[in-house]
Amino acid sequence: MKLFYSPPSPFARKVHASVIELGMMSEVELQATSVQPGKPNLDYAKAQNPLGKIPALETDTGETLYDSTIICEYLDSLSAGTKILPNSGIERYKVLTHHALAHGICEAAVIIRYETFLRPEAHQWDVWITDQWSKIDRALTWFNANTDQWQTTQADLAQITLGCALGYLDFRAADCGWRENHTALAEWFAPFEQRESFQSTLPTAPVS
Ligand SMILES: N[C@@H](CCC(=O)N[C@@H](CS)C(=O)NCC(=O)O)C(=O)O
Repeated sequence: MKLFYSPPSPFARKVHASVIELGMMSEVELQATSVQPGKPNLDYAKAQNPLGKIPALETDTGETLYDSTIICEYLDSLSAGTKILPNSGIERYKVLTHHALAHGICEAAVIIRYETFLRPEAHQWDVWITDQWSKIDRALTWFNANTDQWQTTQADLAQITLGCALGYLDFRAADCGWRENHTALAEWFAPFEQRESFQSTLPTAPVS
């Protein structure tokens, strides 16, 4: 299988970390791919994902899967041993819902990045940026009140995605102060981010 990714992307990291947690790294080749709003990678869009977004996963039978959540569900379905999602029932949908909340933090943080880094300053919309930060803060507040229910021996997709969201905040907004405002979450993340799946997927600058 081939994973199309970009080193700073929290969505790509979510898949990469899931591959490692599932013990499937020997089956996945990494393909760094340049994507940036305003500079469409048309070769990639034509061959892999018409939306031009990463991550995408090319399977061994030649299909391309996206987006990150679908890829993670697929990889989990292939794994006979370790799982990152419960198989069925309300437990599965609880993990998927918590994952969706963490995924929403990634979405809001990426929107802020695009708005503040890519959009010309004269066209930036402060209200929109503030609204995205409010979403992030409310989601972090929820996790801060609920991380105590998580065991940390085996990471699930919600925990992996939350880790990617927090890692992305550290990477792009290191002075946002999330640890000071959400101390229980910071206590949960400190050992969690030491996992091999996180230490070997730290965000870095994109390929050009
Ligand atoms: N819902 C998608 C989001 C993927 C996404 O937005 N990726 C960003 C990189 S962090 C991207 O490809 N941006 C390029 C673009 O929007 O053209 C997923 O979960 O995979």
